[in-house]
Amino acid sequence: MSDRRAAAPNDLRAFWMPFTANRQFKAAPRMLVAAEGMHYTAADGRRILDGTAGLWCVNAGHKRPLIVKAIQNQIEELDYAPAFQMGHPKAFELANRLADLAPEGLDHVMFTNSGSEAVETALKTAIAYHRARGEGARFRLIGRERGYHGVNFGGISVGGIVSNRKMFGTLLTGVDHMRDTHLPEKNAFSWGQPEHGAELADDLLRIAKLHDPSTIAAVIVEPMSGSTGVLLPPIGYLQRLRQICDEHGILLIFDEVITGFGRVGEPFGSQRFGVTPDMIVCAKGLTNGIIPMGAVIVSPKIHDAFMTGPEHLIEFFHGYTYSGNPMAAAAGLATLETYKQEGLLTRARELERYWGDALHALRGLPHVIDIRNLGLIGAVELEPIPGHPTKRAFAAFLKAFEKGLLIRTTGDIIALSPPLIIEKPQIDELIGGLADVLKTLE
Ligand code: PXG
Ligand code: PLP
Repeated sequence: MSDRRAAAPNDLRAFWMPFTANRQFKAAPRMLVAAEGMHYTAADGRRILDGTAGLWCVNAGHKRPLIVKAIQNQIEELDYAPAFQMGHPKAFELANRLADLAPEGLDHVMFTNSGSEAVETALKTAIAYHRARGEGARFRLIGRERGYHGVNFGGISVGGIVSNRKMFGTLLTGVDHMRDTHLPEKNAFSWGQPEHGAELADDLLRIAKLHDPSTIAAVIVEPMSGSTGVLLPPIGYLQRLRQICDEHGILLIFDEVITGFGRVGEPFGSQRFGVTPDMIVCAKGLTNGIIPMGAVIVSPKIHDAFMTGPEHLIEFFHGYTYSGNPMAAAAGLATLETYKQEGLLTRARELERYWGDALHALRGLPHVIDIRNLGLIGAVELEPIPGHPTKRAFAAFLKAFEKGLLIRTTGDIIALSPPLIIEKPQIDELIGGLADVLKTLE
């Protein structure tokens, strides 16, 4: 203890970093000290091109003036307001703005502080909704293999990333998983949504038959799986899921933490893919990643099912100290205004052809076994080094950082998701730089 108190301010030991190879990092730290627009500044003064919008969240780019000002003004005006039994105007305003952006038919908003909390909120809402309307036997939650729904217990239960689950015991009961939509043997190097695999949605029918559909509360999927390494929905797949859910009274939840806020060229993936779920989970780009915030946007049928009983009673026993807090609400409003003024929520669609062409030009480079693209998202899948999974992609990540490029890797997949303000020469720089890195990989 005394040792720690005496430690220098830049001692790296105390902070146990999230989802990080802590010992590797602390032996050779990669510190970011400033950011503006498309770039970070590293501790050694180098400019780093942000190929990942932070962690898929800084969609409008860094240090945007409207957002900076809104946060400065908010702290001067109202720092915190109790979230329960009290309100402040900006939370209501942001909820309205979000409902306006959301697909037709989703118009009530609950706020949280992260995507993980928004997932828990949506899952609890689904089960409680059925109970509120007298179908309490609908309690099962269905997720999908390779799905990512944050790191809390509900989210890892419906999630399907093995390393995020295996250390944590029995998880939630009453959960099952559909198979994932990855069909590399048929769909490798597809441009955009792959052609094959709509029938994979019928896996939900198999599960529904096993448990009886009347026991299933909700299905949760990412319309496009991000975290597991960018798996796109085959053409027709999401439509089929929607159809099966409707036939069996099952709620459909889209986890749009990554696909929300312009990433796929529409405000939400729902609009891009033409399928409306019963609830949308979002976070990240909601505040441009600046103040933590998540949200669940629900249909009136769900909201209204709770609005019964005496009016002085709380209708839903759920919420967080910081739900809709003033700082996050101010950041959210200024973020949505920035997106609107600059047309950022549809910009990924305008750049999609250029971005996709640049990415697919990496085909044929050493170890590249698949390339996937949609909107301003890209994935380059590498053949793993036999016996050493993740090592090759991690080497690419380190080399890219040395070259002044920030990329993400998950397993042996490189994922790219630049801020939506990226310009074509920066696309060339990012993907050209990545090509150089790939050529040097063992
Ligand atoms: N759902 C989805 C679909 C996500 O992508 C979460 C929930 C959880 O959000 P929070 O705010 O609790 O982290 C996410 C988050 C990556 C990466 O590089 C992805 C996420 C977070 C960090 C890194 O793939 N997704
Ligand atoms: N733990 C304790 C002891 C608390 O009092 C609270 C909130 O009052 C929480 C956890 C939950 O915190 P939050 O509302 O920030 O999620």
